[in-house]
Amino acid sequence: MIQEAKLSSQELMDLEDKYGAHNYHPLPVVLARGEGVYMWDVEGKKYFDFLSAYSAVNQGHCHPRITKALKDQADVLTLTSRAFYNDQLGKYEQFVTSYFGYDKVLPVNTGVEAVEVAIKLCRKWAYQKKGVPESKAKILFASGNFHGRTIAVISASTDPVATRDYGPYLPGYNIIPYNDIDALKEALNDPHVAGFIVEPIQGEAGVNTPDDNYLPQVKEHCNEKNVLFIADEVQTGIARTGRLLATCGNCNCEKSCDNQYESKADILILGKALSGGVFPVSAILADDDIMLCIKPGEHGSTFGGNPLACAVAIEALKVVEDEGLAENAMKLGKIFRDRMQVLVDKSPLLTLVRGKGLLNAVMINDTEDSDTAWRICLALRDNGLLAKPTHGNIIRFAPPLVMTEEELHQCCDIIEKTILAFEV
Ligand code: IF1
Repeated sequence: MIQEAKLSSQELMDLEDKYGAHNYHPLPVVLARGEGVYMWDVEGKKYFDFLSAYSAVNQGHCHPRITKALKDQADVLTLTSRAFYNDQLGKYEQFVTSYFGYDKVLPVNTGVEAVEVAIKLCRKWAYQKKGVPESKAKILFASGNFHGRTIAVISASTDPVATRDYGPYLPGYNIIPYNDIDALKEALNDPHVAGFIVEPIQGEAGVNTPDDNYLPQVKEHCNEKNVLFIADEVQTGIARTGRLLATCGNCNCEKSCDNQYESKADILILGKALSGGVFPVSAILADDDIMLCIKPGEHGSTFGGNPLACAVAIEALKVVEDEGLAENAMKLGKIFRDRMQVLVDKSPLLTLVRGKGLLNAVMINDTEDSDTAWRICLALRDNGLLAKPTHGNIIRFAPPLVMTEEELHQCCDIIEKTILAFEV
């Protein structure tokens, strides 16, 4: 048998550079294997993963229960399209709606697709239920938002890198400052406003964490004005912030939410960890009054609700509950921020640490357009920990939620050592 020559990291990076579109600038490390909180590169060097594929791998890499669900279902039935029923979809729909406490779910593939559906559903509701005149519906978004990359979604973006030279953009949006209730109240005076789509914590904006009473107040004021409160929990959801959902408020996540929401959204958007990072599975959840505004033929996709996705998502959510990942994220998050705070106090390089659960970031004492965060991430990589800058002066830290306390301390040691040795 002829053995295929094993390519080095450099050769593999060269291939991506030569044959792939240049829409990314990855940290130079080529990963070949993942297990739990660890990843290994092509040369066999082991790393702690502190990105978790942007919170898709909350359950840890290649979780044996989730990959088993994938393999078992893959041998039986993978795709029927929604032209026919399949024997997994109804069971998944029952499971996921009771897990999160909504009447109905609309299954899709990627996160941005789920956001698109939320926009469409919100508009349908505005015309059919709220009585907004035709084509007049407005949706509010927060400045600094990140909801994905389609034209409809970047039309709400305030980031020039995401929008430049992609116009014309979609009309019908108003942008208000994040974490600003007065601005929201003002915007809600427009009777054509149908919904407010907001991230409970803004990930791309640098783990921008709002005041504790922001989301409950958003919900209250939206309800008062008959405006839908739409939570994009693609990144914050599924135990990442120490609760099953960031909109859960102070609910006790020992089992699942049981509807003890402090700020339950009218429309909930989920993605990423819904499949444990195995492949794209996303969802929109809402109660009948809203969800049934979309009728047969008015939205769909080839792969949405496929049997493979259903089997994987059920197992991925069961793992979150069985392994107490929300509780672990809550506990480890506190330890992490405490240790980082000690480092912030010690090192002139860091200015603050912020976040919730295991979605955290540290700010670096440099300008947004500097490359300091990038160079620190290279040094962290050399020391065996993979993290990614958001902007030039913020580093996001989001390990898989299956991490142990001992492993977390090891990671904090690596970060501490790297920061204290870093030469500006
Ligand atoms: C990339 C950031 C994270 C999201 C929220 C919807 C989506 C995302 C709140 C779309 C996706 C990703 C995509 C990824 C980078 C990333 C990201 F840095 F850009 F902000 F996670 F923090 N809503 N977030 O965060 O989901 O269609 O990608 O499944 O490379 O663009 P998707």
